[in-house]
Amino acid sequence: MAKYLGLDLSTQSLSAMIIDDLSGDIICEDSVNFGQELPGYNAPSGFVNGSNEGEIFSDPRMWLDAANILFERLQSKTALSQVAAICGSGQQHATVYLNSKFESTVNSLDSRISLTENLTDCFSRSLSPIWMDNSTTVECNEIADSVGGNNTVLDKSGSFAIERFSGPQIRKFAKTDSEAYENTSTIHLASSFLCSVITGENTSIDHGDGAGMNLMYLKTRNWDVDLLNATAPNLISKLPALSSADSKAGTINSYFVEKFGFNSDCSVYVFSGDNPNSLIGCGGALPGTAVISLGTSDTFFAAMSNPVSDPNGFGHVFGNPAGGFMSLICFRNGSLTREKLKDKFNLDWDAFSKAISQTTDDIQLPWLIDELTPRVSASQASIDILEKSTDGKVIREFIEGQFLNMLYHSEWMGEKIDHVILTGGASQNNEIAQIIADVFNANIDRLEVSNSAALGAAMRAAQAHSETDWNTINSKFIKPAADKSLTPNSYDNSGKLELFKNLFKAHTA
Ligand code: ADP
Ligand code: XUL
Repeated sequence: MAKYLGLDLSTQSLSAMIIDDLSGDIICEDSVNFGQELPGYNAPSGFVNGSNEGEIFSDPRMWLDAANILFERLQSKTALSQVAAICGSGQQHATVYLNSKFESTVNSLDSRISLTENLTDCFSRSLSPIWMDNSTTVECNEIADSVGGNNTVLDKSGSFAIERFSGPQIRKFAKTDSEAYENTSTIHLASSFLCSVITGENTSIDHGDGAGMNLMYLKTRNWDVDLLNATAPNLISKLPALSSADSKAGTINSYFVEKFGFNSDCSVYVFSGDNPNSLIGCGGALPGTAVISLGTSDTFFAAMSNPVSDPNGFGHVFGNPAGGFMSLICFRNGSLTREKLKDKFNLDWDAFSKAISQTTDDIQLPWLIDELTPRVSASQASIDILEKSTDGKVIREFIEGQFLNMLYHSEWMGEKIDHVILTGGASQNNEIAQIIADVFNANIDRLEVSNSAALGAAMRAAQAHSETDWNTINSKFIKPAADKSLTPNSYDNSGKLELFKNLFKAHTA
């Protein structure tokens, strides 16, 4: 019997989940909310605004303080000596800048004091720009121009140059504070930084999180020399190595053995981004299953066999921790649009569900607010249709439009999806779930676990440590709610898709 620990360093909290590989159960969970438990950092939601438009930062010392609190609590709940292996997730794209003291200091931490007290002199930049930072449009354009255009960035890295991605963020730092940049020995991602602290050595960046930097050549999964040169001087010397997610990063740092009672041979596997690990924690490790998260925005992600990119550059391609690749496609017109539809007719969610259970032949383009996939502004025609409508069946037409748009804009992956895992606040709505089953012609499951990034990390520790195949790991840890499975009804999804494509063509003509 073995226990595995998964960590999740997200925007607002650091969470942990310990799973038991015999029962497949979660045996312990905890979370430290940065805003509530570390108010001294003045970051109620885990981040602070910078002085320039679009800048958003988090303090990596806040993450370390949270780790001290979290491990202390875990120790009081369960014997950490039974944890055989650890893995973790980090919010993607966030960069941590360390000076030459880091490597030797992290290797000889004093367990009588906190991680922050140990490492406070090791940062060459006190704050980390995080994924919400949108301030690097200039740098995105400079990087794209320097390599011959955004299509080259897309072909190489799997995404256009994107403001929140690490490469443009590093370029901005190198330009605006060249001295501090020169003083930087290592640039970690949030994931590889935490992994380095847990192991006591500079660990690799995995291909999942590495692909969110605009610096990795997707096809070979190596750093891309042209992108590095376009980003910042001498960058190769500051980046950790890249490695596959099942690589062992090391064994646990003696700090955690002395202070929290871990076994000194507890293994640590290379951490990844929260989205790649969520793919695993939702049961999407293998191609054929897509995960659709219905939160404020809707997100579609799925394992891919080949490193193809979205020719339009709307979607992103990351490494899949289970091997191969994964897509990540964001749709801004998610719950915000569904709420607009609900509010227009003064409905509660039950009445909304009733309205969308009636079928209709028409569909609507769903863009009531500006959209990322495809990149279009809110559609005045759609807004007018909703305004003038007196019949609640238009709600169904918009919802079908949302998911036909998702089907259409995920076709570039070239994967046949026959199973969809739904998560997020709106996933509990059976009528929305049924529309997704019909549009994708796929079976639907919904899961009981909500912290899929921590679960995915713990599952990765279990998989790598026990060298078990992913089907076995999935069958043990992925637990669809028994009464929440759905199968597709008869629905002309190819006809509806054609209709959607024609409407879209007319809209963009
Ligand atoms: P986030 O993680 O982005 O904060 P959540 O995953 O918590 O979002 O989802 C919240 C959203 O779920 C709300 O914005 C709301 O519109 C939607 N929601 C909640 N209940 C229902 C329901 N019964 N039907 C449809 N949507 C719902
Ligand atoms: C993905 C992204 C976010 C963060 C959130 O590209 O920016 O999902 O990973 O933690």
